[in-house]
Amino acid sequence: MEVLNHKLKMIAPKLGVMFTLMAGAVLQGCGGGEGNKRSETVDSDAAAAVYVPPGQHDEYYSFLSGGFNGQVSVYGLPSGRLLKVIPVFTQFAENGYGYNEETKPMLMTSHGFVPWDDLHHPKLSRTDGMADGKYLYVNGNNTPRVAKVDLTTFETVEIMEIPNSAGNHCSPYPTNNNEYILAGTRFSVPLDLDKGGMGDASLSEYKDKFRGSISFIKTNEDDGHMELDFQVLVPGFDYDLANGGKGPSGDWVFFTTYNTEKSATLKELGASQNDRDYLAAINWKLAAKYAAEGKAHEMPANYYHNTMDHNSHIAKSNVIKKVRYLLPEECPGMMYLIPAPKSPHGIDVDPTGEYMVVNGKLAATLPVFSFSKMQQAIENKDFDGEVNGIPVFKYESVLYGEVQEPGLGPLHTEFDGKGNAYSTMFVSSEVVKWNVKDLQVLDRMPVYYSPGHLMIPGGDTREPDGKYLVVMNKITKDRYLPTGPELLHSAQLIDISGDKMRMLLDFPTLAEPHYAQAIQADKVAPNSVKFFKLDENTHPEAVKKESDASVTRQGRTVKINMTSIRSHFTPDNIEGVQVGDTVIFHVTNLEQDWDVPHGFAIMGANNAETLIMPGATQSLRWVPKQAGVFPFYCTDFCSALHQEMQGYVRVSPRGSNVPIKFSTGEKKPVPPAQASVN
Ligand code: K7E
Ligand code: CUA
Repeated sequence: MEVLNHKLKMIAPKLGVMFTLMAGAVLQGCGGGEGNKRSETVDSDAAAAVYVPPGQHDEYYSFLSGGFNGQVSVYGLPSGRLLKVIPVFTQFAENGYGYNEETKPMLMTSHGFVPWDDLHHPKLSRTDGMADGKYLYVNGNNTPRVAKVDLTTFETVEIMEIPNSAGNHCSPYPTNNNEYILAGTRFSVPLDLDKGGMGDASLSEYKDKFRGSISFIKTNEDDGHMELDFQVLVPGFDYDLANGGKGPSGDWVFFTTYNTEKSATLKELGASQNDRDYLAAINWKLAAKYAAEGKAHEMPANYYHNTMDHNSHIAKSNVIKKVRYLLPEECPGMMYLIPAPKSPHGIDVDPTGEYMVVNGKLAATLPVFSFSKMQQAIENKDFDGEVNGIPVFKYESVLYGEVQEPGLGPLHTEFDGKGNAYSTMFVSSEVVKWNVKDLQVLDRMPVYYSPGHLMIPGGDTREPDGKYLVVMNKITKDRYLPTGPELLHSAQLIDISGDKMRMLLDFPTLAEPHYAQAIQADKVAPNSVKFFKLDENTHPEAVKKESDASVTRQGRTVKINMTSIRSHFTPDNIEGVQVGDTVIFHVTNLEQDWDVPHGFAIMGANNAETLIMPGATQSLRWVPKQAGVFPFYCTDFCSALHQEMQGYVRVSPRGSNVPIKFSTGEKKPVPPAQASVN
C-alpha cells in the first residue's frame, strides 16, 4: 500500500483526464462530499441488524490481520466485538508470548530472534474448498515466514521461515484440501544456487541475477504439520498477491506480478513502463508431480521451522539445511503468463472457479479472465511468445471481459455466491458491486476512507455466505473522536443480503488490517479448548502438586518449580538467591476450570509477565541486579483473594552464605537447605 499511495498520486492527473466523463459521485468518495450524505442516512434499523444482546453470541468469528503489529485480531460479527488478540510474529507482553522461555523459540529465524513482523493475509484451512475451522494460516512479510494458529486454542503453534524469499507477500494460500500452502516472494533477490540463499550481486545485475520463488508447503492431514516440500524459482519480477482456483481450476494457483520490467530502482516509475504486467498461472498439482518424479534440484539452505508441542507447551526450533527447487523452463505445462493491466494488485477467483478477476490498481477497467478459455489456449498453443521459457498468452484469447468504469484504484474483490462480485476502489473510496456474468456495475457504496481488502465470510471459497461484507479502510481521519496524530484503522460492516448494499456499522481495528477471514461460529466454537488437562502436561519442569514444589541451585542458576492456584503460589517465600543469579520460575497453574489463568510477574524482570493457562506450565527468566526482597504477584484478578496472591524472593549480595530456603504457610516444615553457592 505504501508504494501504491504514492504511485496513485503520481498518475492521478492522467486518471483525472481518463475519467472526466465518469459519474461525478465516483470521484467524490474520498474526501467526503456527496459520499458523506449517504453515510449519514444509515437506515434506522441498522443498529438492530448488528445488535447482539448481552450474553448472546455472534454468528461469525472474523480474523483480521494486524499488519504491522504482527498479530491477528478476532472479532465477532455482526457486533464488531473484539474477542481476542492472537500474537503470532510479535512478542506480546500481555501474556508473555515471545518473552517466556517456552515461546521464545517460535520467533527464531536464520537472522536470529525476530520479535516482529508485518502480517497481511489470514487464510483458514480448507476441506473440499470450504473453510474447515481447524487452522488459520498467516504470512510474515518482512522476514519471510508462514505461521499456523490452532483454532482449538487460538494459539500460534507453528512458524516456518521461508528461504530464498524476500517480502513474503503473496502468501499463504491453501489449496482446496490443504494439500499445500503456497507462499510467494514480493521482492526478487539474487539467489546463489550453489552456496544457497541470497548471493552478493550488484544492483546493476538485477535483470540477470535476481529471481523470485514460490514455496510449496505440504501439510500433514492428521496434525496439520507443515513441511517445505519444494520451491519453484520464477523470473525476477515482484509477486504481489495470489489465490487458488476452485472447481475446474482447483489444480491451479494464480499470482499477480509487477515490475516485469525488472527495474532495480525507483520502482514507482521503473515498474510502470510496460503497459502490461502478468498474471502468473501455476498448475500446483503438476508442479508437485514434477517434484515427486525427480525434476527437482537441491540447493543448500538455512531456515527455521518452529513448532509448539501440544502437551508440554514448549516450542522447539528445527534448522533445515536443504531445499528442493523446480525451474519452470524444465517443467512444461506447469506455468503460464497472462498479460494483465499494469502493476495489478489482488487476484480473486470466483466461487465457480471459472473467472479470475485482476484488480489493476492503475487500470481504468477490471479485467476478468476465463479459466476455460485459458485451457483452450493451452490446447491450441495460442501463445504470444515466452518469458524465460514460460509461455505468454494473448490477452484477448484468455479474457472473458472487462468491467467498464468500475471506479478508481481497484485493489481487491470478493464474491457473494449469488453471482456478484464486490471490489474495493482505493482512490474513489467505495465498494462496487458488479455481476460476474454480464460485468455490469449494480451498486456503489462509499466507504470511509480508501479501502484495501474487503471480506465476505467464505467469500474466497466454493460457497460464500453472502450476508455481510467487511471492508477495511486505510484512512480514518474524521470518523472517530480524534486521538492525536495516530488513529486506529476503521472497518465497516455492510449488509449485502439485498440488491443494494446497506451500511451497518463502523468499528475500530488494531494496527492495519489487510485481509481477513470469517467463518460461521459453530464451525469453531464447539472445538474450543477450555483448559489444559494437568494429567497431559508433559512439561519437564511441571509440578502437579504443591508438595512437589522446589527451589534448587545449579551453579549460578536457581530453578524455582512453583504452583499457582486460587489464591496462592507455592512456594511464596524464597531465600538464598544472589545478585546476578539466573533465576527461572517454572510456574504450573493447577486449576482445572475454564477461564482461570494466573499471571506471574516479578519486580525488575527485563521481560514481561507470563500468563499461565489452567493446566499449563510457563517459565520466566529473571536476573536480579540488586540485593533486596522482591515481591512477585499474580497479575490476573482470579478470585476475591487475588490481591493476596503474592510472595517474596530474598536476594542477597553475591557470595553471601544465605542458604536456599522456601516455604508457603506456617505449617509446612522448611525443607533442609540445599547445597549453598560456589
Ligand atoms: Cu492489498 Cu498486503 Cu493484501 Cu494490504 S495487501 S490492502
Ligand atoms: Cu491468581 Cu490473581
